[in-house]
Order: sequence, then structure tokens, then C-alpha cells
Amino acid sequence: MKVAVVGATGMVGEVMLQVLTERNFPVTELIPVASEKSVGKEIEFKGKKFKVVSMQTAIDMKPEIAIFSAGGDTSKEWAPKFAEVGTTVIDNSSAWRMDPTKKLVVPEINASVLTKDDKIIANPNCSTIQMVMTLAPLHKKYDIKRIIVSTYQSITGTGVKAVRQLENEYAGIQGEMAYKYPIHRNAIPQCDVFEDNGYTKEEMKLVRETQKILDDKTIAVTATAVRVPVVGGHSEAVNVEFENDFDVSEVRSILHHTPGITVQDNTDTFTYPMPLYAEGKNDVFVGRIRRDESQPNTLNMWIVADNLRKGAATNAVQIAEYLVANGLV
Ligand code: 11C
Repeated sequence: MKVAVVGATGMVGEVMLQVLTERNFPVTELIPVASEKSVGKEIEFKGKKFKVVSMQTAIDMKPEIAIFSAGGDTSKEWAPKFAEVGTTVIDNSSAWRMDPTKKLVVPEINASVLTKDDKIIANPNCSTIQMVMTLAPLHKKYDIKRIIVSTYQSITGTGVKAVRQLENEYAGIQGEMAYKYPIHRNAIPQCDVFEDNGYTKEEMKLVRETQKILDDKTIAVTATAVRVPVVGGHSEAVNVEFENDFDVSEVRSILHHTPGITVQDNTDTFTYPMPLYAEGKNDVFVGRIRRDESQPNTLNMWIVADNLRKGAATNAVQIAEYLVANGLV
């Protein structure tokens, strides 16, 4: 496969190259793409050096697959141009996710919706992916009515500028701010911009994307997304009310048998997921699984994943793997 990685020099792009290598994705020719100021720079992939090219050069090379991690505006402008030359685009931005003509895919859940005609495929938001990975098998069995989620999100979700802000604050250096407030020793109850309803865009992604991926508009979701000074991954406290009752040990067993999920749940041994240990891993980790004793048919869980891996690069590469395995590219 001739594969273009758009945004190859960014935080997600770098992890993308790692994941493509680790999973031995059949890349016969790598085309790293980045903004004009990075054109000509060299990046390393599988021990070889590759020169970063411009968007137009990459389109002229007609890759079979282009994985985009370059922001919504870039994707809106350039993804259709790749699609026009026959490239299948897997896009990490929010540009196409809620477009009814585009599929929003977490391979373990709904890869079967993909066809050869899907030339722009949307990768969901990181905080949505880890939540639906855990909820999809439970929805199938117990039927979800309502989800209340509070997130504790890694600064890597904002990008390299936020990592620099935290490092500067540790070192006591006054530098460029990614956030309106200090992040060191803080928790900022704002991820992304505010919408008219008083929720942030990140919170509304959890609502809209969950309903689209689980293909069920009746699922009620309410979210509070918070940025914390953590780098390893996003954590989520999820309270989920089902139509039907469940057995907690059966819930644990269902999750234990779900590919892509690791259950870490033992109060005797103080075992539960934490972002420090999720960093660099492809799985979604779940623990603190317990009944909400305040109302019927309701469960509490704590879900953690590396937002740059399963929340972005790994999910995108898994989509590419599905396309190849099923002859869709
Ligand atoms: C964050 N979830 O942690 C965001 C980053 O819609 O793809 C990814 C934004 C997106 O801030």
C-alpha cells in the first residue's frame, strides 16, 4: 500500500508512524505530508529516512490510503481532493464525523458499515472511542438508556503547545499558553470551545458521536469534560443506566472477553486503570466496575486509554487494516 500520513510531524502523526510500524501495516511506500514550513524535512520510518512533501505532491502520487491528523480546516479543504484521485482518507479531525454521508468508525464496533465507496472515513474523538469501546458490548446485552460521563483529559489531546505549557510551568518559565489558565496544579473544566447550549464542543462530541457509532439516537448522554495536568491518557468516570438489570460479575466477564479491552478491577489488590500505565498501550482499560446503589439498573465504571493511541492513531490504523483485509482499497 502507498500510504500518505498527513500531519506526519505532529503529535498524533508521530504515534501514527510508530503504530504503522509496530502493527506491520503493509506500507510499500510512505508519503509523509505536513505544512509548507516542514516540506523537505526528513522523518524516519522503519529505519529509513523519508522527505516530507506538500499536500499537492502527495495527491499527485495517488496513495491508496491517506491518514489525516492535521486539524479540521485542513481536512475539509484537502480530504476531498485526495478522494477525487481515488485515495481512501481516514480522518482524525472532527470535520466529517457528523456528516450523514460519512461513516464514523470504531472497528471493533461498526467496521462492517464500510464499503468500497467510502472515500472519506471519520475517526471518532478520543474521549468517545474509549467510552463506546466499553459501552458497545454492554449496550448489546442490557440496552443503554442514559450515560453520565465526566472526563479527566490529558494535555496531549490539545497538542505539543500544551505539553510545552506544562513543562514551562514546572520549570517556572513564562512561555506561550495553550490554555487560558495555568494547567500545572490545576483542573480546567473546559476542553475545546463553548457551544450555544453552555456545553463545550468536546462534551457534545461525547453525546453526538456516541449516538452515531452505537446507531441509537435514543441513548441520552450528558458530559462534563475537564483538562488535567496528565500526559498518559484520558480517564473517564462513567455512570450508565440500562433498560435491563445486570449482574456485575457478568459485566466484568463480558468486558474481559471483548477484544481491545483490558479489565483491571480488583479492590483487594488496589487494581484499577490509571493514565500513567495506559500510556503507549493500544487497549482501553476499565475498572472500578460497581453497581450504582442509588437507582436501579445502573453501573459505575472508570475507563482509561492512551488518547494518542486507541483514541487516535491505533483506531485509524485499525480502520486501514480492515479496509485492506476486506479488499475495500
Ligand atoms: C482533546 N479530544 O483531548 C480532544 C483532542 O476532535 O479530534 C482531539 C480533538 C478531536 O482535547
